[in-house]
Amino acid sequence: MNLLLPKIQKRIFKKIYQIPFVKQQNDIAYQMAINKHKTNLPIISKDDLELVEKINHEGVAITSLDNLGITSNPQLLQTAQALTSQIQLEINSDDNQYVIHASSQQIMAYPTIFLWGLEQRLLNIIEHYIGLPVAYHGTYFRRDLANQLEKGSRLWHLDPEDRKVLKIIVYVNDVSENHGPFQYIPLSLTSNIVQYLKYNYGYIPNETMQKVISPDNYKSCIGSSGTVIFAGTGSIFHRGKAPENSDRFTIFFDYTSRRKKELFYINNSLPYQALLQLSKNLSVQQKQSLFWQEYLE
Ligand SMILES: O=C(O)CCC(=O)C(=O)O
Repeated sequence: MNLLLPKIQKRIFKKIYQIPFVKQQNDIAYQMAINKHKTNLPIISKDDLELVEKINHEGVAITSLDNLGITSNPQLLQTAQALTSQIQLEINSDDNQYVIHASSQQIMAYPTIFLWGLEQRLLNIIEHYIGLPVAYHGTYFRRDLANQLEKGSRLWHLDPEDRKVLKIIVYVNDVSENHGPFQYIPLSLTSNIVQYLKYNYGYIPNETMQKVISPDNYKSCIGSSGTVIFAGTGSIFHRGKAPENSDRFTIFFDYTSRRKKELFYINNSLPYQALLQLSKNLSVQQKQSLFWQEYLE
């Protein structure tokens, strides 16, 4: 399947995949792929297995850079904090803007951030969650603006790119309830809402969500700088709550499987030439996750 499908075609494919016969065939193929890969899963520690179980059960697992103890962690936070002052509002920005992303050039100037997403320990955890070889789609350094706009990722949605999608979110500054936390609806409740709304694709305003489920069930991921959130964003309704007090700075790392079928992903966050430059010292496994389009299964 062409991975560069425009939005409208993706919607059509999504609909086709819902046709009972097609869905049944795809379910069988997916389950077979998962079963086949089980014996190839990397060995991970008991703590990491518990983290994977938490994501599978709840949809989200929260930890911290300190707890993860990956050697490049201190540089990640230092570099991210250095970058925050450079993510400025564009001169001609309009009133509809709610987020600013670091440019490719800015990400390239601080390779630690992009490369953190390829740490083998993280790839192993993600492979256990996804159950299949991992595709790394890159990193997004975000400045979410303190305003009341409710659009895009501030609306409730499931990420549609694959059967299982994983995002790692690192808070660069402290995030309280008024500071735009990542919010989600736990897995079991999300499944009920999907059925009730016959949800297939797209964004749901909070006003609608509140009529379906009490906001008491929303979970806010609150945490200090260095908080790390593993979120199965293809399986839980989630959104970024609008920050009220001051802008929120975060780093997002995006992953799916490398399955050819039912993968609706497009490009890496960086151009190919940049990836080549960044990949010089990577292991074979890391390169396979980075250049996933060449290793589709
Ligand atoms: O900004 C956030 O906390 C949520 C972002 C989001 O919904 C997404 O990346 O899919």
